[in-house]
Amino acid sequence: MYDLTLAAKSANTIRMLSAEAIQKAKSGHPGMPLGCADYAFTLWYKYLRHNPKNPTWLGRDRFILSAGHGSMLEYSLLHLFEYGLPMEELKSFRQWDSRTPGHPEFGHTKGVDITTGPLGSGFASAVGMAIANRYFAAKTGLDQTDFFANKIYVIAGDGCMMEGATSEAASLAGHLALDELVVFYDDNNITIEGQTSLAFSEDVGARFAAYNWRVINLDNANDIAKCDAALTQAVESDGRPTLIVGKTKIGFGAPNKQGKASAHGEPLGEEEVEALRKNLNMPAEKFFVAPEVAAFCQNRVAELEKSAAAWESKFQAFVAADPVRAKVIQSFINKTVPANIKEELLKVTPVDKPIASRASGGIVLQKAAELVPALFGGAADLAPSTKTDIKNGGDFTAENRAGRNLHFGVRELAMALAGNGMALNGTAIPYTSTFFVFSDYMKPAMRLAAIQNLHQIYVFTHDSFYVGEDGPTHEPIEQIAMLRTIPGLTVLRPAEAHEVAGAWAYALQANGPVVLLLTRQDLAPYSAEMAARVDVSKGAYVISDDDEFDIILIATGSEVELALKTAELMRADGCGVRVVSMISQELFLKQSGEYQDSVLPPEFICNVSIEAGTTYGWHRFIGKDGLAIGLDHFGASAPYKVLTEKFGFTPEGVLARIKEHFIYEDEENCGCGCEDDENCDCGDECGCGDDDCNCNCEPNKK
Ligand SMILES: Cc1ncc(C[n+]2csc(CCOP(=O)(O)OP(=O)(O)O)c2C)c(N)n1
Ligand SMILES: [Mg+2]
Repeated sequence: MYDLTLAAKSANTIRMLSAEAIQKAKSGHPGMPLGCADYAFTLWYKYLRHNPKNPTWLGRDRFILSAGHGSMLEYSLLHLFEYGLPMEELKSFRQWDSRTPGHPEFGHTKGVDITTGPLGSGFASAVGMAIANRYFAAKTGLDQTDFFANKIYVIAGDGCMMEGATSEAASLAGHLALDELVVFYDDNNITIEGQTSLAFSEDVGARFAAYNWRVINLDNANDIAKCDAALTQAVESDGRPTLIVGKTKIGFGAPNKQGKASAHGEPLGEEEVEALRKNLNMPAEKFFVAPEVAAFCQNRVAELEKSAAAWESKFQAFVAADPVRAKVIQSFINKTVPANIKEELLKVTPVDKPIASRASGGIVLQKAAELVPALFGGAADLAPSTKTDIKNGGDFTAENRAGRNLHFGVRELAMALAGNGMALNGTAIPYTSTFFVFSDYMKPAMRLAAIQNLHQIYVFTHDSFYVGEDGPTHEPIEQIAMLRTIPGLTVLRPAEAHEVAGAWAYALQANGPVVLLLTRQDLAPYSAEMAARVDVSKGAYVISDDDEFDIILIATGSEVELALKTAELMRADGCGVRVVSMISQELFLKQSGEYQDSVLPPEFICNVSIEAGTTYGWHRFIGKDGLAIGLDHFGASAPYKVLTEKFGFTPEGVLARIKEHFIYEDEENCGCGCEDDENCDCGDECGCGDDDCNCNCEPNKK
């Protein structure tokens, strides 16, 4: 029985707690919690399947506050529903080390299912949660039961509705008929700058109806009985995702601020907090939960706990009755990856002839899919090029939830945000894929994946100007540096097939987001002897070495082959060369100083980096006197072989740059780059610039 009087009092308690916490913090967004308290309390009390005593219970519904600025709404709910968020935490809203940061943070506050803040991101990630949930249920046969008949509840505001991420994701969700999605649109006509009519005039309901959503109009979502009625309707699926368009007043209850933009993002002010209190007829005591409200919520928590326990024992019995199915279920829940995954992947890796890393990656993926049931994903309409389809995996569609290949359509941002939701669902290692240059469209989502440390894999192919004829818009330059600046993201650019297998193995076993950068063009495989040196986990290792070396060539991906060929030219000139494959800067930087020094001796000066992208960031590895060979301008449209010549990405071109950089362009100079003239038979000055060199040359590097 939903006691409307107690529910109203509870909603008003949320209003007071939110207003007081924001006032105390002297910062925050009171308008949204005040406007949405009636709906949100009704949802949490009566409809949300959850267990506050076990916030990560897999069988729970999910709650996504896409309008993340309204975080005090969620914290108030977590407090009332006994998620272990004490009043002290509400009092330290937005303060250092509190469990109540400005926007909800997954992994930081118990009961928060996802980090939100960038508007639209929560909405789009909800779509991924729904996908992963359905996929898991279908693959395990649990779709024949109600164990995982979960709902994904979202609260989104005008801002979310304006964002492109939401449009992309809503279009996809409607197409896929993801009927477990129930989105409440806080239709309050206000954003920061004022009335939404300033910038937003479409009929959102009509738009969603066109996307194949069911639209429920709730003409007053500040009426609890009406919220209840709308939710009763919403939880009965009609085969489509549901949008409740709920009319609310921003700042509801604050007599001088409700309905105004001034309620959005600043404390109400002491006077207005008191006016709110009076208006709502709430007690004078601050941060106060009336005993009857506390008891009301406590009783509900006890009920929820009981039904979760019943679920648990029923589920355990169900699983125990079928050990084969139990194993499959476990492989999803534990996201099982065999310990010998690298060896298994290497078995199928084509290493006998040159092959593009996107192609070897596609072959490796087939084996990975066979061994890792939790792995599933897709591309933004480029799978034939990125080679990311799982053969015989079937397509995930409205009719087939067991399909392993997701077709995100040309919606990169929604794809990446959905990937976050898929990872957050807890039963998937998702991968998403497109051309590397379009990672620009995914960056905000990748940042959120990194903030939440979500295990997922991005497969970006066509990873440099070697794309060729498509021209500068399709040739990534700065994207690699952009990704490397995201804390917690691991970027792997394998040089050839063995490294591709190693990179996939690493990505599957990682505990955070990983990017695989793969080529369109063929890459020669390492010899067996070189392949034995591959060690992706170290980030960089010596792939080719001389006992004495005058120069170190550090390359990534396709440029390792170029470095090896350049090294041969230099060796023919009598130079000793070390070649390092730096598959991942991040992983290399995680190694011990000793290891790093063993690969790149710290006092060494003649370091060269070679990477077909921006040189930004490379001086960290080559030193200020090193030579960074890359592309600090946009590419061009031409066959890639022409571009390699024009851009100097040939062994001769690289060697010329090296000579120019380390050795005076002086005719009297031999230009051999040797370290010691004893072995230099040209009788000329060497270009080593080494103080210990006894050849009497001037240190002559530029
Ligand atoms: C991607 C993104 N852009 C901008 C913002 C800054 N921002 C926070 S809230 C907000 C307005 C949101 O309006 P609405 O969703 O209607 O919330 P309400 O004012 O009704 O609480 C903006 C622009 C943001 N959080 N995310
Ligand atoms: Mg609004």
